[in-house]
Amino acid sequence: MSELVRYQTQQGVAIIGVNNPPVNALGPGVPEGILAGIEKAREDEGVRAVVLIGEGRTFIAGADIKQLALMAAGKVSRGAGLRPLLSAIEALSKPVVCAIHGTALGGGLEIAMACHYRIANAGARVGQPEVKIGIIPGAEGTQRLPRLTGIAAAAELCATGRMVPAPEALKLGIVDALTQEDLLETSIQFAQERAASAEPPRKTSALDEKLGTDQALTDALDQLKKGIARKARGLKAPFRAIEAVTSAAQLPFSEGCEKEAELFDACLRSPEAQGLMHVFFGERAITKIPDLPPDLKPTPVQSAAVVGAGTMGGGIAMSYINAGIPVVLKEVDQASLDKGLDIIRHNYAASVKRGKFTEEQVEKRLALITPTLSYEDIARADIVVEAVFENLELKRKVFREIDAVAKPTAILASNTSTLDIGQIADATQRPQSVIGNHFFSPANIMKLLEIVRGPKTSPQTIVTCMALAKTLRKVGVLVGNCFGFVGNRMFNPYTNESQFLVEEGASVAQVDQTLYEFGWAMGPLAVLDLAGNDVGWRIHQEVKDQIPPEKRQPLMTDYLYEEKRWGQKTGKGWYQYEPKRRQGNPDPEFEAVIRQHAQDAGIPQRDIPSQEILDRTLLALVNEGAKILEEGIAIRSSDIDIIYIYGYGFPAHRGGPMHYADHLGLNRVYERVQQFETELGPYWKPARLLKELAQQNRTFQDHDRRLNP
Ligand code: 3H9
Repeated sequence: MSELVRYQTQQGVAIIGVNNPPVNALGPGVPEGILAGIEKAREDEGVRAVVLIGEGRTFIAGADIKQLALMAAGKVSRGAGLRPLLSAIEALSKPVVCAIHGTALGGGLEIAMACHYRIANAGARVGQPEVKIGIIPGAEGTQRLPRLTGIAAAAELCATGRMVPAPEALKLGIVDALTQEDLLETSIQFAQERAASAEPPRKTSALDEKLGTDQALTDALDQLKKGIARKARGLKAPFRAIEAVTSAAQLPFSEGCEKEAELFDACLRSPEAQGLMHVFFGERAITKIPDLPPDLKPTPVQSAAVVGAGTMGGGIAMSYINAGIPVVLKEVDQASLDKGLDIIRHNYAASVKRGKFTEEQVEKRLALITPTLSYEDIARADIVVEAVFENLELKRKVFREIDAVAKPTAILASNTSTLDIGQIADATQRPQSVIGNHFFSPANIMKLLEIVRGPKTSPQTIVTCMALAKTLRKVGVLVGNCFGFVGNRMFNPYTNESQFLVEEGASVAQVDQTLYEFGWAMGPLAVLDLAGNDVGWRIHQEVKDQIPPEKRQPLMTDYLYEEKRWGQKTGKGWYQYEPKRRQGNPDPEFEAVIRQHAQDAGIPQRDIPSQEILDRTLLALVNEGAKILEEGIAIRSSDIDIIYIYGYGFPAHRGGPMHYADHLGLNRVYERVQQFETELGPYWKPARLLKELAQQNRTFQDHDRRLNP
């Protein structure tokens, strides 16, 4: 036996222990090791039963996604997969009991279901999360799970990837028993009892009582599909998962498995799988900061203060109290403070209405807020987050005030979305403790947190904020200091290009619809209306002197501001809005004004194909992203992708803008950007890194590998 899978016997029971830390993924050698254990147990006359268990913190968390990603990219062949192992387990004449702790996911649950019986720790969780990486269960899970739970429950689990806690797994029939006692001992005892019984081991593949279909099932599946079409727009895997599961009721087990294999292969080859697997590893890569000492431990953050109780400050305070961290909320006057608290209460009331929280939970959370008008009250906070108006001088003033009262070990964070962290830090006596914590609106909901390191930010401050992001259940991405950091710096050329397209003849709705159909949560112009065109105008005022005069700028910025077309908040912007509605309607009058402005500026009008809309907007993102990478503002291209998915609604199944460019081929991207430079002007000059990678026939992902060869 290998080190990956250990074999021992105890009181006539063979114990096969999987030992592939950290999560016992089914990497090369693990399925082979389990199979060798099953064969050994079959041959060993002293063995009457088998227990399969995971060593360390969990049972098997699934197939090795690194291997799957290589298969998806066509770099390794799929081979026989797990099926020979599953057949061998089920065919064994001695009972095989699977002992589950931690998580049994994907291929892990599929192996567990091929075992004759399953016992779980009360805290364990099981699931088929494959759709989250763009595939479906590929080791007979879509055929065994419905035999345990019935079609409707199995379809829901395989199509959503939801993890099921052990008590629910027991109810659904996925596990046979729960234990609070020692899992291995209980499983050995259970295995011995099964071995002593006259009944042959139970084969999941032979169970068929739960496979009936009726009108209620049809209705449930219709409901499920509708929900997915809404929540998982553009995805194929969830529908294929439902198709595979429902085939269990129509086909014998072995044919159902063939059907599953066919659908699995189609998923594995899809761009959706490549995109989502990239996101899986991207989410985990963000925590790896190459230049920080690996043994540096974060400072515990047990209390916080938020300065500014506006929309952002209120949302940030909610993020802290949702994580159980008490917050002092500071404002300059009672009216602003009351208004901020009202908005927080209003937001929670909406969550109670939606059933997300109970009244008691909300009351407990609200009790964690201490409202104040006095700086003295923030003195004990471990972190102070500034969330005042976006103006450098104001922020520097506020930081001086915070610096005067905050305790020496406190972190001072700014929620600025664009400004220079270095200049903010230099207003204090402790620039090493100053950092950007750029939350995204609404801050209590959006997962992204851009953590911005200034020129003097200390490693200790960075490590603490990275750990804090996790505590706040945010996706914290460390970025460098420049105007707009990563997210907003890239968003600027993207939204500019959307506006240029409208100036050249596309309608507002055409631009937005094209990008919505690509998979974005909202079109760019609708986003501008949501964020507020007054905000965009103000930011433009701060920087306009630094923009070279020859650089093309959107035509409508001043008009939108002056005409109070500020977006949703004033009922009109790029769209017009009916009262209390967030969905805008096209505004023919405004479109006529745009045409007039374009004519005055001498911009020829033409029909614009959707492909041009996609290329110009998305490649504007990519080209700026490449500059950000070459300047070291983002550590890796996958960090940019994660920022765009979690902060801006870029479709996850496309893997993020940089992965999308890799998928198109950087050669093609480079040529198209060069073409835009010729046709539209020097602002489209290709980034040096894009040019280099394209000429070397490499990808952004190859570039990331320099950190982890
Ligand atoms: C599948 O099974 C297909 C089948 O149908 C069969 C087809 C033939 N593979 O998340 P963490 C790494 S598809 C490779 O930070 P946690 C992860 O990258 C699979 N690596 O820990 C990280 O590495 P690093 C279905 C994996 O405690 C480290 O382990 N299964 C895998 O927060 C720690 O991970 C899934 O989709 C993997 N399967 O959460 C489950 N899993 O330290 C995916 C983890 O270098 N995994 N790693 O950054 C998870 O959901 C979480 O990892 C889990 C633990 C909940 C298990």
